[in-house]
Formats: sequence, C-alpha cells, structure tokens
Amino acid sequence: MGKKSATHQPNPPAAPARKFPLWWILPAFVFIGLVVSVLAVGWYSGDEALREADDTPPEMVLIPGGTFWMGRDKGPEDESPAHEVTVSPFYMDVTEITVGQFAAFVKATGYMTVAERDPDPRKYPDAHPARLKAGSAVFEPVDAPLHGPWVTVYPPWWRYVPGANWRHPEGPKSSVKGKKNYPAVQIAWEDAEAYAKWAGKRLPTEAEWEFAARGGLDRQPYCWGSEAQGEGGKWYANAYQGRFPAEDSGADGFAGLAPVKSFPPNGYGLYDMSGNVWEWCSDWYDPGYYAVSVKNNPPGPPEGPLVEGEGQPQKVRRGGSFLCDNDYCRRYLPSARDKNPPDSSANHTGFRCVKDAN
Ligand SMILES: [Ca+2]
Repeated sequence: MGKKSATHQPNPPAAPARKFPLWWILPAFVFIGLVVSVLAVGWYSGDEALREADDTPPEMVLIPGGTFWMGRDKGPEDESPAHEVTVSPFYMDVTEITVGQFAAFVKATGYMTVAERDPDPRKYPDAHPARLKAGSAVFEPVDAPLHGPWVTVYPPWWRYVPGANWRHPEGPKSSVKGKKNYPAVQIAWEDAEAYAKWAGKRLPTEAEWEFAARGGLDRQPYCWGSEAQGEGGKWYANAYQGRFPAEDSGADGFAGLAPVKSFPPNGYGLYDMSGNVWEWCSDWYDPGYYAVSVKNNPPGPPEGPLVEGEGQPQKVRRGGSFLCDNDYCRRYLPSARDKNPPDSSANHTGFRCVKDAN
C-alpha cells in the first residue's frame, strides 16, 4: 500500500488556450535551414582559398643594379627609343606571388580584392547593369578573327564574369583548391599595391622590371637570349601555341596557367619573367615616356594620359602571359609594354614585389 498521492489536491487553474496557429512552424524551419545552408556554403567556398595559405615569406634575390639599354627601336612604337637607364640594386621576388602567398595576406588582413566588390555605379555611369556586379574578366576560347574594330576596346575572347576573382579565377564554379603554387590572378593594381604594403615591399618600377627581366643580357630579344621559343624542342616560358584564340595546343607543356618555377630561371634566378601572367609595375603608362625619361631610376610619368579609348589613366604591366601567341601578342619579350586601368583584373594578370637593397 503506498502513500496516497496528492490526487486530492485541487487542480490548478487551466491555462488559457493558446491562439497562435501552428502552420508557420514548417516554413520557419525551412527558412532557417536555407539560411544556415547558404552561410555554410559561403563559409566553405570562401575558406577553401584561405586553406591554401602559405605563410612562408616569398623568396627574394638581389638584383645587382647597373646600366642597361631599355626598350628597342625595331618593335612597337611605345618601346622606342631604346635608351640607357641606370637602376640601383634591389631585391625582387623570385616568382610571381602565388595563390598560397596571396591567401596568407587575405587571411591576415581580411582584405577584399577589387573583383570581390560591387563596382560603384557613380564611377561607371555608362556601364551596363550586368557589369555593376562584382566580377572580373575571364578569357574564353572562341573562333574569332584576330583583328577588328574591337581590338582596342574589348576583344570577343574576354568576358566579364560575375563572381570571378582570385578565389574563383574562371568564375564561381572554378577554384584554387590544390593550386597554392600557381600565380595568384584576378589581381587589380590596387590589390597588388595593398599586398606590397602589407609585406613591407613595393611594386617594381617599369625600369627595374625590365632590368631584372633581361637577366644581365645586353639587348637580347628574350629574357633567356636569342633562341626562339620551341627551337630545338626547348621551351623557355609559358606562352600560347596553336590557333589563337580558339585552341591552345599547350606545346610548351601547359595550356593555361602553369605553377611557378615550371620553366628555367633567367640570369638573375628569376622565374616566369616571360609569360605565365602579366605583372603590375608601379608606373603610369605613357607611350611616349621613353623620349623624355630621366636616366637614373626613372619613376615613370607623374600621371598617365588617356589612351586607346580608356576613360582613366592606366598602369604598366609587363612580361606577357600564357595567352601571348606569336601571331597576335608577342609580348612575352623583356622590352614589351602593356597597360590596364588600376582597378581592372583578369585571369592572366598577377604581380611580384621588390624592395630596396639599402
Ligand atoms: Ca602554354
């Protein structure tokens, strides 16, 4: 016989009936699930690039400085006149800044590249709305003629791809997973500057870049001397072979980007000064600058003129890329000059840094 339970206690007053409906529970759970999924996917895909981070400081080599012939007279007009220039000694990154090195910078600073930000419509009043979403230029093979009225505007093998950036070089579905030793691309000049400041370095002047690219050789057409690419089955740089812009045969071993150090170094121990990716310099671009340049450590013009239909001055980039082919753009030569607006980026453009020797 157990004790009598308190069943004789008076019942508590009944709670008032709840009136809120239950139909919202399922949609609420679905909504919360969606939010969590989106956040998780965003975190995962963003973090994927940062997982490639390589905290080892980039290797640098001392470039001795000296006097050299900059430019050439029998080439595109902006490479002339060939003129003597003297540069002071400096240190230069042995390779282009890699995905791993750039990821280390972003991991440490939270820096967001130009291509990851929505463009400011006030800065681009004439832009098509589709171009005002964060993204960048991506090369797409296409069977197109090499010359036409678009040549200096926007060739048909370039597409503006929303979601393309250094983490996703060819667009949202691409990634840099497993590519820490590839050069970082989709880097605007502003991004390269930000990295250089963080690293306690700077971008090379155009004169420093060309002096370094020549590797101690005097007035040679290539960074490695005078032999043409592929001569005797030897390849010196990652450029483009095949039928540009439709089909990259990859005869040099790489159709598209190559990991850094895939080709022999030049006379100063620098890799990929020719081909692979374009490299930003500190100078504004002026096609007539060589005629008025100072001889010692030329810093480039104080500002760049507007050229070739661009609405803003442009910065110099050097070295050519994996897209340089002999028929259209033979600019993997040490004298070749190119330019782009400082807020532009593409999947064939990166950079490397220098610092003063003293
Ligand atoms: Ca190639």
